Amino acid sequence: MSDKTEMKRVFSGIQPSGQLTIANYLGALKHFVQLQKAGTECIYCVVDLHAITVWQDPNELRNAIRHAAACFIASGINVEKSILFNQSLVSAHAELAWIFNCVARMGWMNRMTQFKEKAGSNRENSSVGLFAYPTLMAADILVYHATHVPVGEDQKQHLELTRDIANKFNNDYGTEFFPVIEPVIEGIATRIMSLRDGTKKMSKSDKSDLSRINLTDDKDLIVKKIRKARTDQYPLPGSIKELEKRPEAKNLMNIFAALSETSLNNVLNQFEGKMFSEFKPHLSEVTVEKISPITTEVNKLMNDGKELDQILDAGAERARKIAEPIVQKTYEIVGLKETR
Ligand code: AQP
Repeated sequence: MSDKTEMKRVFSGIQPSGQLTIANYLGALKHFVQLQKAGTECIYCVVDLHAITVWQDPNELRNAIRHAAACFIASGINVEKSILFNQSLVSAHAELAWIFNCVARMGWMNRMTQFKEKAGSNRENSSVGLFAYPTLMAADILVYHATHVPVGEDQKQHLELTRDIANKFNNDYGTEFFPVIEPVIEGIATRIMSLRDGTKKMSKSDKSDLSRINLTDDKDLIVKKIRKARTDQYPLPGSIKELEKRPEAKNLMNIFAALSETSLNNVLNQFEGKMFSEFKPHLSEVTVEKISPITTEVNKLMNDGKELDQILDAGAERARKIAEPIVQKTYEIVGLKETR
């Protein structure tokens, strides 16, 4: 018998591993809101168990969880329509992750580039959790039988692994229980780069605050960070071919296009031949215009931590109702539990 869900169900998450950035907004949150608006069933998660795969200060983590939840809501997630909660409240994620640790192969895990990037030269001293991160991510998604997963480009390999895990589980146990998911990697802002280095991804955990625009930065700070953003000394190009050779120009023009909801070609036409000193104030203006309302709303929501906790608790209750039966059925398929 197949329990495969035919309907479309979206799942995605964000780690509370620092202040959320404009990259998290453009690469993820903005799409989360669009999917919600399209009427799709959406489950969104503050993935706190993922965050502790690298050291998090316990005194700050709880607030970071609330802060991430506030960013979801301030970006437009409606907690009546969509389910919003933090991962550690739903133990089914960790339970299914263990089963998937026993399905995924070491060879597959060894190929994960995010682990290599994050562990860097400190591989031997990295947590086992950081290595196993992708199996927990597969569990996050499949514990809801989600079918569509909106993410930025950096998560593509993890989603391919999720498909491999679902396929192997289904083959090993002669079932079609887990759906084979569709990654949703859309738009021109799927890979926003650091403001300090156009070849490095913008990350909320980057040591340099100047490398990113946080969803908490005020107008002055946004203007300062854009003014200090690294550039080359040439006028802006007029073609995508030329832009490809200029990582910093490409990144800033991409951000401009994504925030203004226009195409990169339009931005190239608008600024061809202009110097960065002329372009940057325009970029600051559109960034402040888009980000400030979110910041204001986040700050307002953060004034009432209890209400955010209640929202997360209520979301977790709804999430558990979907996830727990799926874990129980998985235990039956694996033989850990008598089939009812
Ligand atoms: N630079 C980026 N450009 C576009 N999208 C991005 N995302 C992250 N960075 C970029 C997308 O944001 C969502 C949440 O990511 P995450 O918090 O789960 O982890 P991450 O991908 O590792 O993001 P960070 O900001 O780089 O966090 P840290 O520094 O903690 O590792 C995902 O959909 C991701 O694709």
